Amino acid sequence: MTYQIPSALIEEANGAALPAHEDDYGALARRLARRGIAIEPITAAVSAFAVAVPTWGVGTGGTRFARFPGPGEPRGIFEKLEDCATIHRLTRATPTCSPHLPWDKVTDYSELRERAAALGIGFDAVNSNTFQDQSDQALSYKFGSLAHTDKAVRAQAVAHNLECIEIGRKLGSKALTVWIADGSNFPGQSSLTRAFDVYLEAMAEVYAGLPDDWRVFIEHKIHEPAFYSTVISDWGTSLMAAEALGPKAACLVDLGHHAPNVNIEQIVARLVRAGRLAGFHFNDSNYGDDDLDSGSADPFRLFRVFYELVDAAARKAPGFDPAYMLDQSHNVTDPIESLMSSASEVQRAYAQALAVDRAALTAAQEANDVMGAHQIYKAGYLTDVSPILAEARRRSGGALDPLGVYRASGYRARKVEERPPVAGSSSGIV
Ligand code: AFD
Ligand code: MN
Ligand code: MN
Repeated sequence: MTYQIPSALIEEANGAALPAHEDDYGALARRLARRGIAIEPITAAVSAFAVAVPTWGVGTGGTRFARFPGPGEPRGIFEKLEDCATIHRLTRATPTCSPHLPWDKVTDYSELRERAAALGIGFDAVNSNTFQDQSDQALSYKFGSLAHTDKAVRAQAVAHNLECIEIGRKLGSKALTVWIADGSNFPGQSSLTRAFDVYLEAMAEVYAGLPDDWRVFIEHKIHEPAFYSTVISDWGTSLMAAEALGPKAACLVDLGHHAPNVNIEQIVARLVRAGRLAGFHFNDSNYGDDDLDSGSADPFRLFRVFYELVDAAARKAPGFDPAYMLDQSHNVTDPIESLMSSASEVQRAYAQALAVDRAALTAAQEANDVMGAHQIYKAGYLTDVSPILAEARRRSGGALDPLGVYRASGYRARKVEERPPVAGSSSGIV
């Protein structure tokens, strides 16, 4: 039996922190009430909010220069599940993990599903990988995969995605996320038109393999590893693809995949309007696809995105059912600490967005009261909702202070003993 953080430790820490927490929660309730906002519906909404953890996120990531493996890293999918379960145990915000294939392949998927269930973890969207060559693979993806010039390479990439669906079915997933690295590095290297045409043709075959209750998420990215053009470069291309494929296709927004200074929340609003918002890969960035921890660089941007989501939910926008996942690379932190804090930052943005007086904002917008509207909007962001996040965790059996309990438990030191390093671990991609 491997080490798990005992419930008694959580209860003990919560007990010690309770008086101060109740004081803070009560004070926030009164502050919000003065603005005409009830705290309880926000706490309930935060409690119901879940974000998936990517299985690759619990390993230490790296840059293209180096990877500095952390001590006690998970050495395979079963240990990754343990870490995912630890994050959920303390935060109660991450009940599912999102597997990446072929990295997370096993011989017995019912065993994998049962082990996950025993740890209280389910499976979210399955991610395919046609951006690397595997040792047992016939054809190379060096010059592309689903948009390769050679039909045989495209067929191999289609077959991989169909296999991902099959595996996902066994795990209880309901979606396939497809991100391709296809693109070009030199002007003139490839036909911008033909590359997209053949991609659509290949994706139609993947789409045809989706079970009725499944969706396919198309993830766009402006650059990297291709630095001149990418085939699925932006939300416009993604939307064109989703519309060409059919109603089960939708557009996934990874916060790090846009040009600098792009207004991501407006993209979100447009995709909601089109009924094609698949969901998110949350992370933060200063420059490009930095994959920094959510809310660490620009928490206001995260808030702005969540305002659009809260607005869409309140309007009951047709087809609005986004999937949430963290997609980060933890290079210099303990991944468990980063993922716990990131899950909480995402919830924070959600709670702040719920703390906006939408009726007052709409009235100010309609009256062209520019400063009034801005202040009402900003008031949500400026609310310290930490007591709501803590209360939501406490009510569902989590820790008032996840980081404090995690550190006090000595979890990582125990894993160092349980998990001696092995060669060739697949943890933590760049
Ligand atoms: C790469 C991509 C993208 C994707 C991830 C997993 O940039 O974010 O979600 O790989 O496939 O980091
Ligand atoms: Mn992503
Ligand atoms: Mn990315």
